Amino acid sequence: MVELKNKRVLVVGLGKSGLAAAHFLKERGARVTVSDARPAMLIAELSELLDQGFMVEAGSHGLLTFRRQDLIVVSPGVPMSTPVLSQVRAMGAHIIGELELGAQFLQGEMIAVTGSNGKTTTTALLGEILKAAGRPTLVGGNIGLPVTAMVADSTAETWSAIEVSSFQLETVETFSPRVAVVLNITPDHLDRHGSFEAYAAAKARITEFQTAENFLVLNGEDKETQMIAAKTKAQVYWFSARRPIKQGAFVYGESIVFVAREGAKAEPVMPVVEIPLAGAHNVENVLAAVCAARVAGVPCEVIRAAVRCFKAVEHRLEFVREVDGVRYFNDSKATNVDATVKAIEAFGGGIHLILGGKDKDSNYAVLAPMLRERVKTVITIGSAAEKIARQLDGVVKIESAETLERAMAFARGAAVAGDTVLLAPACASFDQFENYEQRGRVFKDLVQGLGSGSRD
Ligand code: UMA
Repeated sequence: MVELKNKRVLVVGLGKSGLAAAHFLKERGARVTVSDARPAMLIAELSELLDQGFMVEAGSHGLLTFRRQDLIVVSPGVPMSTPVLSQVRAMGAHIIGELELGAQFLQGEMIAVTGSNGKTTTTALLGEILKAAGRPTLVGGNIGLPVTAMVADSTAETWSAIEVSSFQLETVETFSPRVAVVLNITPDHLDRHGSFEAYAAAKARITEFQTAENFLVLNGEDKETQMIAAKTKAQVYWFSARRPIKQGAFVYGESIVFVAREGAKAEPVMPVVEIPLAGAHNVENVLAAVCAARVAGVPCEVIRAAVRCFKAVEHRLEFVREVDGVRYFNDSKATNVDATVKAIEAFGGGIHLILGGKDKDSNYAVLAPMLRERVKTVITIGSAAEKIARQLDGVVKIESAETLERAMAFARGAAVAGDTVLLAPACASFDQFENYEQRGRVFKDLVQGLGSGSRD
């Protein structure tokens, strides 16, 4: 565990993670400086931080500030390639991420979930399963609650379900969850990681420090996650929605079953029809959660009861409302192309798809076959609109709306009874919104404001 008392510690980035880390460090006796690239006038917490005795650097990250530290704690949104971090790293600075810091102090057991898509749903579901099993449970990480903010509530009996992103995994040095889950690895965040290989390598770090006492749950149908099996010391379990596997959870006939070890009898868990979530990808998320919960010792009947009661996470294929026979779905969390593919797959056809936002070096052309088959119109918003229109030219009718408000007005006019209006934008939200949650809320407000029968 890293020594904090009287140490000079710098926290980089003052979002949720940075603020939580700064307070956590101060409570443990560190001399904390915080540095944020935003100008002082945009940091709402500035005067409060100064009053509380933090040293604050705003507007830029200065080499002098970074050189003076015993430890540097970075927020997930701050890339390690940031020039000042590269410089001090080359000088031997000790740099860790907020996840690594929190996990070193978190008591009890951790189940960590990563993947390009489905990690929020799977983490939330695991939280519900652990609670149903009567275990003191915490849920956090990339899902919204920084791990340093979870520490105070943890005890030796706590089980924490933690969503971890590639950004957070980039800066781990001991992180070793009791159970690690990798749901899938498909292109995302290429603008940050530089290449798909670098992104996949960051995801694989979830198991880098696991030991033979730990468990690693992998997707038997996803090539990239399969490669991680060769790199781990942990006991590997698999899940598959398509075929029986030797050790793990899979769909057999109409049911989900679990096999505890090769040659053991399959334990029935639950019928697939009892899963209360739309989309084939959610069967995979449930399989992963079943597998992780079983290796963590939760009985099958408890898992079944918790899955049956589970409600879709906000902004993940969330049904908003039906107006004049048109159903509106909010999948604002579909921030990459693969997530959008999965969202489209959940519907037969008649889709009016709202696409766009901030591009992440994505390839939208891969959507073409699916758009031809199921989508009536693509309505574009945000700064990626032009690239999307170029890559999908001639595939499907494309309407340029620029804003979500105009996209909704267009969708309202175009959709007929039986159609679906789907916000699954395949892009980040930061060009027009604070985050994907705000984008989803704006969409839902617009849907709630639609009057029945009036097509304006
Ligand atoms: N900043 C700098 N210098 C930089 C870059 C950013 O100072 O070079 C500052 C910004 O000015 C801002 C702060 O850093 O003040 C933002 O930090 P952050 O981007 O790490 O955001 P947090 O609010 O700390 O939220 C982070 C996660 N955000 C990202 O990874 C981008 C949240 O995940 C997470 O819920 C939260 O920590 C708690 O753990 C969000 C996310 O978009 C949901 N995650 C990505 C995803 O899911 O695809 C990975």
